[in-house]
Amino acid sequence: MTISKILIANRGEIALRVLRACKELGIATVAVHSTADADAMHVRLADESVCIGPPPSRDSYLNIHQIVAACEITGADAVHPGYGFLSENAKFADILDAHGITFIGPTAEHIRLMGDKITAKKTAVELGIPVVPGSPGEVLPENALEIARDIGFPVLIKATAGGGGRGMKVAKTEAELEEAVSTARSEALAAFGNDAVYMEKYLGKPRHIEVQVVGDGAGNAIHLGERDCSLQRRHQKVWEEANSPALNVEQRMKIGQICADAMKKMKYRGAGTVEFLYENGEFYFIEMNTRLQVEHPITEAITGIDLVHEQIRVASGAGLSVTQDEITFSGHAIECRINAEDPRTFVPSPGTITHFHAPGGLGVRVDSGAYAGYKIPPYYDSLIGKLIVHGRTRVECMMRLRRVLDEFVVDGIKTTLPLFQDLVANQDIANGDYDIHWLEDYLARTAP
Ligand code: MV4
Repeated sequence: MTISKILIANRGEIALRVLRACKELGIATVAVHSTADADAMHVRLADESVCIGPPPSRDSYLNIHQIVAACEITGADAVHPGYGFLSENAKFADILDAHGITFIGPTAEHIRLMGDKITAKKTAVELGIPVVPGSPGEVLPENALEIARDIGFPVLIKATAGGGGRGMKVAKTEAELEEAVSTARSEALAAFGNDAVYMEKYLGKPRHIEVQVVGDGAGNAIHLGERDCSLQRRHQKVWEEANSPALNVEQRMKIGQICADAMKKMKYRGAGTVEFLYENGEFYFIEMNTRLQVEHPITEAITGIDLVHEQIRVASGAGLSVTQDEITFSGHAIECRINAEDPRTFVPSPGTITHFHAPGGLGVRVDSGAYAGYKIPPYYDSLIGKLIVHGRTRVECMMRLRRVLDEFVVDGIKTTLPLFQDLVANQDIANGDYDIHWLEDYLARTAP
């Protein structure tokens, strides 16, 4: 089916990002917004807009009825969910389907498959993706010790409905196991309404490396290399880079091919990310995300491929615009997430931006809906923009980032920009020598 009008079921920088792709493809756009976002750039730039409710997300951006009604009113024939909100909600995909509206994303079945982390891991094993050694399925209190002895300590207990780090518990020894399992189960129940947990070998100093894939739903799929997202705090990514400083080209093409082949076998449709922990030269699958991710622009920078264009193409049945052989990886890209937060405590800092000047020049991309006079509402996440810098080498990219950070002006609120000034000057970062714990250790070590 052809897509002629897309409703963008999101806000902020990602709504703008999707809108740009739609315009380039000659597709009409509908913005939806809460009453708190009436002055947002995505509303101003869209062809049409619909107010879908009051500020709280559950009453607006998460309100499926309101979004379907907005499609009916405007005649939108497809929905792009962005990231977060309804992007990995299988019920939403089903409801759109029932209304004859195209969900720009994977099938509801694939969203469900990957949403349950035990099923996701089993699927990964069947598809030939290397996984973290662990329990074959759910772990119950009565069989936890046997499974843990089998895996070997330390072990990690994870919620099967989880992801993003919530409800994880480490047991370093047998003595800590019973408590870890019972706390993980009650936290999982409280957070997800499901107390099922599973167990994995705990990896102590891994990097977080994720592979970008896109499938056409008919058995063709490509990979676009990896991103290194190890620099994070409390499971919020802060700085991402492509390629990973830890991999060479053979490792990249090998893990990429494994992921692309897996996506072909499952006839995956849309953009997705296969997440790994990487330690001592080995990859260990942990989860798959069935959406476009915040950090996708660094992949776009090094491949020249517009991932939202590809998402729209495959959703409409037009297929991928490139084959694997046509994809080349050029240079190095880094993304800094600019949050309206204190750069040290990460306490949110909503308010009015008084001055805003985005940097420019070769190899610079700023994805942001912010402008001078824009008032950041307190209801949503604090990402106000992303700075993406590309260079022919990692060194050139870092030098460019240093230059660009000095140019970026955001006045009136606190932002994470000063943190990036520190990171770009740090020797470990310059060496690409960091793991998933580096940033939190650094913040603790350099706390005032
Ligand atoms: C792990 C791990 C160590 N060993 N699994 C955290 C979020 C969730 N997506 C998976 N996570 C982890 N799983 C095993 N077997 C350490 C983490 C982890 C982490 C992973 C990626 C990025 C940052 C992290 C920070 C703390 C823990």
